[in-house]
Amino acid sequence: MTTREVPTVCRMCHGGCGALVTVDGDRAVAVSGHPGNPNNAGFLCAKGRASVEYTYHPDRLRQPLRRTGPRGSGRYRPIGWDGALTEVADRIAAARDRDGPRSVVLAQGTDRNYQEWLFRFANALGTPNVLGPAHVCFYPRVMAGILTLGGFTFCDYEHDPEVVLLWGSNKAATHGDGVIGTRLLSAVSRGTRLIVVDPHRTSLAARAELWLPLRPGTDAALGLGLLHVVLGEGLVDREFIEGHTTGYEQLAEHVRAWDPRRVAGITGVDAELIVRAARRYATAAPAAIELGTGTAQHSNSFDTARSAVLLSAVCGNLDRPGGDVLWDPQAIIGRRSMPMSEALPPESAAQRLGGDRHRVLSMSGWAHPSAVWRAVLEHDPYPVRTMAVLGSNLLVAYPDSERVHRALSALDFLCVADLFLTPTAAMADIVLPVGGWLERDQIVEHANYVAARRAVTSVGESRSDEEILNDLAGRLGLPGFWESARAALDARLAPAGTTWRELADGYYRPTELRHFTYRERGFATPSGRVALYHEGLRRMGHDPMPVHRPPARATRAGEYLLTSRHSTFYFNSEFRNVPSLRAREPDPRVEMHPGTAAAEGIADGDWTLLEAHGSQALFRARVTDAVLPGVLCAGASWWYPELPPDRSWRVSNVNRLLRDGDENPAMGSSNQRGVPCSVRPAPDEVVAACLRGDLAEWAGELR
Ligand SMILES: Nc1nc2c(c(=O)[nH]1)N[C@H]1C(S)=C(S)[C@@H](COP(=O)(O)OP(=O)(O)OC[C@H]3O[C@@H](n4cnc5c(=O)[nH]c(N)nc54)[C@H](O)[C@@H]3O)O[C@H]1N2
Ligand SMILES: Nc1nc2c(c(=O)[nH]1)N[C@H]1C(S)=C(S)[C@@H](COP(=O)(O)OP(=O)(O)OC[C@H]3O[C@@H](n4cnc5c(=O)[nH]c(N)nc54)[C@H](O)[C@@H]3O)O[C@H]1N2
Ligand code: SF4
Ligand SMILES: [Mo]
Repeated sequence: MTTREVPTVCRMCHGGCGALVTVDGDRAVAVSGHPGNPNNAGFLCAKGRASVEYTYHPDRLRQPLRRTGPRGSGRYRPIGWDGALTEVADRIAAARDRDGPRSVVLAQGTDRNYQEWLFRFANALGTPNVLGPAHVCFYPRVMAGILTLGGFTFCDYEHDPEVVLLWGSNKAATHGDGVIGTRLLSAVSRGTRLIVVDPHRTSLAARAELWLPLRPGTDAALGLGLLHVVLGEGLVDREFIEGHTTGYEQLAEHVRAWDPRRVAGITGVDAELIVRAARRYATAAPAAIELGTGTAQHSNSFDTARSAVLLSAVCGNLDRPGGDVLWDPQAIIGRRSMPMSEALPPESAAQRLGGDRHRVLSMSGWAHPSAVWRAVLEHDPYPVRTMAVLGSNLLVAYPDSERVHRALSALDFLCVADLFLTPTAAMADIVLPVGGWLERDQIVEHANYVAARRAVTSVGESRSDEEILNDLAGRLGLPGFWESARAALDARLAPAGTTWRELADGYYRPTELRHFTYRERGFATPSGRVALYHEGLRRMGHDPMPVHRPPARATRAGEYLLTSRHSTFYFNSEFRNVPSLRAREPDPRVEMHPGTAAAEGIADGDWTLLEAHGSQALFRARVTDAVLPGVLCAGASWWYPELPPDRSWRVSNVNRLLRDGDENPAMGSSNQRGVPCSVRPAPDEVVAACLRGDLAEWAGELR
């Protein structure tokens, strides 16, 4: 057997681990960690190791499909690519001509390196409506950084931080944005100390110097408390504040009321521990902050993210070795210029759905899901009848899944591109089969490098999202696209003076990290300084300084605080159909404290019914003192690939229990943390009916 080894970059998650793929002919036979990649140095997690199993999964979609049964039935017949793309282009063109381009919504899920393609397509088409989970994912951080200091910071693991404040983030399992999980762990093994803010004693919390076990949803109060101590005790970098910030006095006045005792009452974290954490962070030289979705999926998301940026600024940790640094992007047509934002007229951008309420989210280019569902269901403020979804399982990703389902049912036309017939894909009129990460040539842009991901195989007739969008743009006559997706690779690299061939042969191009760039050119804000008090936010009708908004409703007797977290062995809603990964976590879990379990008569391993907002979902109890008493921590994004698609998403989907309506004003982040919820043992017959997908039997029980 003659095999070859191809260096590429894993994309089973965001991590960007370097991978070596063993290829036999046109078949990938093994994947291992690339020892020469600066992000992972040979590491490959369980998901990465399942890549071959995933790629050749028997349930992969292999041909475009046209729906033949009712929405959600999963009944389809294969059609050719030309027929499928003609139909999609015709339906988009008809909607554009009838109701204007804004009536077409394009959606994607978490970023998979074609986000900038999707925005380019939307802007060329003239629709301001691109939907994604950015507002509950990492955009509160991104926008807090951009507005406050003109950029988005990363922790500088090239130069070990003395302390990392790991805030609502489980990096060791989730590896966001460039495998910082492994980089964080190696920094820890070299002596970096951790301060962890999490209601869950994660593996990193267990290794932390200080663990702040807070009540879910109270992070904004903690942020104000940390600022109170740091400013009140003068543990600040005066030179930086004087030379490079505005609004320090207003901030000092604003946080004065947030003394640790008050904050302890809200967060449940000891006042003394808050003081110790603030001092430890502020006196470390240097310290960095990792913010995760623990802080983002909440009505105080943007405020918490702003507090974190302000802490970093007043302590002088911005753009400092081992602190929170700003990488200059390479000169490729990439994240910044690829979207062609200038092509969308300002009057169209002003009509972005949700933009009237959530100004900062709208500035970032994203429409708000709740506003999209309203436009579909009530034609308010204007009708949306057409949607194209590239890589999002909407029925499990967003709160109030039943409303999402009503909206998808009400569309005139829905196209979904995916690798599998997910419950969301089963709602589509046309389903397009896409290739996974081993099947596409892609430019991968991380903070620290630009790399080549290389197509080594293909399954069925699947195509990449880039090919689909480029083809549709051609059929619709949109400006700014290429003869082929392959030609786009060279065009995008040309400004950096390189070609696809050169990048692929060289594997990756490192980005140079510079520090203290603000000393030469200031910060990229209107004043050139870091805006501690933000006049622009005030003018937009948002709070100029971070605030804590109490939850819409407090818990009653017998209720607990519901939150959720991502699983180590899955990627959002993916991989429940991959046997080696499903074996690691066969059932959806809700983690609870032994005290909670005893009070409710639940034993470890029991099936339970969670109930919130009058809806129920089935989870298996994991009783552990790693979770705070009073907290229910459910697994996010669960569905059952083995059940019929119209039921698979209903049984154990935590988002069926959540509702829109309690959102962060600036970013629109829905409140998914600290939601009042009850739990009780699930009757055996309900469990049996649910797991059979027997709708008639369980509908009565599972509301
Ligand atoms: N309650 C609760 N809700 C949450 C979260 C939570 O923690 N708790 N997390 C939130 C977060 S942070 C996020 S990012 C969202 C995630 O929401 P989504 O990104 O929508 O995630 P998935 O539900 O996994 O859907 C992604 C789909 O894309 C498909 N896919 C994979 N690769 C490709 C590709 O290259 N092209 C195409 N076309 N399809 C592809 C997968 O098969 C899968 O069906 O969920 C959010 N919702
Ligand atoms: N294995 C794996 N990796 C992933 C993903 C996945 O699904 N699986 N998803 C990817 C995506 S889209 C994203 S956005 C990232 C997310 O990566 P992370 O930000 O690490 O997200 P989670 O692990 O969901 O949640 C982080 C932590 O928040 C804690 N938490 C829960 N509620 C609260 C709260 O109210 N406050 C605070 N401070 N903490 C709270 C949880 O206990 C958990 O330890 O991971 C990415 N990588
Ligand atoms: S952490 Fe992510 S990128 Fe790295 S091997 Fe695992 S799945 Fe692949
Ligand atoms: Mo995310």
